[in-house]
Amino acid sequence: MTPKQQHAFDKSAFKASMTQHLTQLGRTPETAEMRDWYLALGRALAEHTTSDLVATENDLAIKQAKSVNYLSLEFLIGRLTGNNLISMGLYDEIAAVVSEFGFGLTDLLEQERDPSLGNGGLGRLAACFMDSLAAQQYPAVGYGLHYEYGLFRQSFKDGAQQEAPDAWREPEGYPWEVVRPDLAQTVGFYGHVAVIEENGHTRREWVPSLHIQAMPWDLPIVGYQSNTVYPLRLWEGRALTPFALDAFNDGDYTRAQQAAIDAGNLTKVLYPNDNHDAGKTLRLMQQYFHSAASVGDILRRHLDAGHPLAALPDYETIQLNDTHPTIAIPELMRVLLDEHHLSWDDAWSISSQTFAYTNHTLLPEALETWSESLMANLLPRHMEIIFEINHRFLQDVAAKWPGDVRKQQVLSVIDDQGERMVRMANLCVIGSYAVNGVAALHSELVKRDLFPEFDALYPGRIQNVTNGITPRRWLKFCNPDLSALISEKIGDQWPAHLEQLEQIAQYADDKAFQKAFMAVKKRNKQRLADWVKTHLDITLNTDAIFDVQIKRLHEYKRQHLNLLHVISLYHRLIHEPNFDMTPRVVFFAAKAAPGYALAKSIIFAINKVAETINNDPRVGDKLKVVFIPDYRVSMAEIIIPAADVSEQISMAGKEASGTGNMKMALNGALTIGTMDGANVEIREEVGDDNIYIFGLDVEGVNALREKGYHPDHEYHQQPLLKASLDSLLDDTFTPGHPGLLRPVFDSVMASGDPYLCLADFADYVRAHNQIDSDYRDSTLWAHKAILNTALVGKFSSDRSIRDYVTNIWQLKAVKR
Ligand code: GPQ
Repeated sequence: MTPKQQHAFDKSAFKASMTQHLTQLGRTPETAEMRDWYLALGRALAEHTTSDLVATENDLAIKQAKSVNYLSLEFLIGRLTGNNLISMGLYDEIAAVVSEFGFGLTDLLEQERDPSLGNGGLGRLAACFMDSLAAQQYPAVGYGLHYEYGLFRQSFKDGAQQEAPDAWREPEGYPWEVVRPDLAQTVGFYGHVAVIEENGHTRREWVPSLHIQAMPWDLPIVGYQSNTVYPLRLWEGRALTPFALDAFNDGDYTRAQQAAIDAGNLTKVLYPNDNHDAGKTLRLMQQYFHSAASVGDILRRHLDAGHPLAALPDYETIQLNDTHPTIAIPELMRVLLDEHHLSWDDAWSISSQTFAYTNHTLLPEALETWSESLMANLLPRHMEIIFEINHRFLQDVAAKWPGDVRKQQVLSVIDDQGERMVRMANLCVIGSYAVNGVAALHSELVKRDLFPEFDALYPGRIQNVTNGITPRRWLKFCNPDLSALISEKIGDQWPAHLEQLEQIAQYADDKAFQKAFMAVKKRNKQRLADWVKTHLDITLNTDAIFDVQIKRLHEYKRQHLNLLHVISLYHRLIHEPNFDMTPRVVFFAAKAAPGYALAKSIIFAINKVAETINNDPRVGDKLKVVFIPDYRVSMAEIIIPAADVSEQISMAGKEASGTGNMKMALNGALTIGTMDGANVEIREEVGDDNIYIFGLDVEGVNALREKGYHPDHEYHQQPLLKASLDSLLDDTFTPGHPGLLRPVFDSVMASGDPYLCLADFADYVRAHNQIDSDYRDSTLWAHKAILNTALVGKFSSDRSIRDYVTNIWQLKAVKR
């Protein structure tokens, strides 16, 4: 698995460097433990990536080229060491070094804690995009936050989710990061707006009452087979030293003191919400802190390179990853207006040609709004600028639709029905030169349902860029055996040209290839089964169908529909003497937001059902249910290569894209899914015969709603569904404690089943029955699995990035 190396590798020098780093850890090769060796390895490698990072940063060709700045509150990068070794082309060389020290490289890599600086798909997408930018050498900087604690660690106590802090850098620090004190920024909060008279003119200027230091930490994004290393720049909040106290305005002193205590807390922890806006002040502070530091750094780079301000859109574009960094728009305006004294029109011209916005959801509860009074208090000058943006915008709306008050109301940045709120998505669409959804269906729905008026006002502004995944981490690294098999057939260029996998399709009916392909799958299933045995003490049959649903826990993703299917299988195994089924292991892995009660109830229910089924001797090894705790990138790397079936069962219209669907298909799993998100495009690629589509599509969902949906009708008409649901009420799964699982029952009955689980149940069962019978025909299954791997090249994030580059950012690659 050795791609070409970028630098000649000097083995003895590298060994000396590792020993040196051991010394700095207070160890010798004799006293060092596994963890010390991992740290020494990481630090020794980071010397190389840091020097490449600095060289890339100082490359004049890059300074003269256009860059993308990817602003995201989340970067779910996962472990870096193994992946960087692959990108650097040093995997085999380092494996040899490490073995000379008496260790296995894979064991050493296991020492690394995942940097879990994101919640789910949105954060992981940002990480895949950075990988693809570096691989293809499109100049880029990623800007994020340096959370002291990443996404909470999950464990189960009597089946219920427990959360523990994730101190991912403790106690020795993370070997790959480097602090950049010379690039620190200062960020203001609160205070007031001063009116300044200056030679006959008045101008307005913000006087913050609190200042917090933004300290950048750079992580290296190493380009695959290139010496290009871009920074992922993460800002850490630090209280300024007491000497800065004179900056505090007298009247605000006490409040500023209180806030100063918060300063050290600013980037303490990642908010654990996925697809949900909780509206907490500290979160808005994080968002502004991130935006202000990033905008400050972008302008510094631009001006240091000698470019005029007016040329900003020619050299820098800023991609907003969802609305979380929206406040960067008024921040850039503020800096241009108040610090560089540009006119409104000049400032707006620059700003509105610089920003682009990606929408990742249609869920109303995830669309961010901030209370106007909260924002006016925390960011008084920004609030003024937002009013001015909105005022001018509403004049355009009035010109387009004279006298149409409703249009003004829905398009306004300010929602004035009830407490006045700032709508961040509206501000994004108004302030951006491009807006995109993340899959074809999703982008259509953004235009049709979410922003129809904006689409009419700005034709062409709303576009589609279908998401993707990096083939380096999600095939080459996580599935080395399949990678080797593929390379044997089609050469080793596919990780940078994933469309080449199509050449594998010609072997879909080749008996020897089928055998080899399924043998790889079997070894990957064994690796997962071993993990489960070691960590959960459950014995699995690797001949069973490995049926996998791994993603955040959310009602719209319908883990409870999957659970109902599992219960129905159990019911039939117990009550139908002639029921025969292909053995199956159903895997779940999911974290629930700590404040999301129903999501936690669903986790609890799955665990209780699993306990009962796994210990019922009548079931044998026909059915097992495994909930893998603490789902994270490194766990996904074990589960995905082992999946036979990929569950993508969201209610149609709700999952913007999904990316786990792409990862599992690439690794030879067959999708069971609704016509939602990127499932639609996966089906287009792999063909109807190689995917299991079920359930209502978007039109069907809307029609059902229109007609009136009554889940109790489904309940009374479908005996298997009724029996399955009823078992949630008695003590089948909670012996001696009936009723503990009632919240799940109520969610689809009393609460009206908002995500139509019961409406889709029958067709879901039908699709699973088809899987059950197809899997028995091992030749047929191998054929389908191979075609999935072969035909999903489109979903490389390299292609997504090229779409952004061509249709939105207009960048040129800078080869180094
Ligand atoms: N997504 Cl708004 C998240 O992971 N978190 C969020 O807060 C929002 C969206 C996901 C979305 O649910 C998936 O369908 C997408 O595939 C993913 O973003 C990347 O676009």
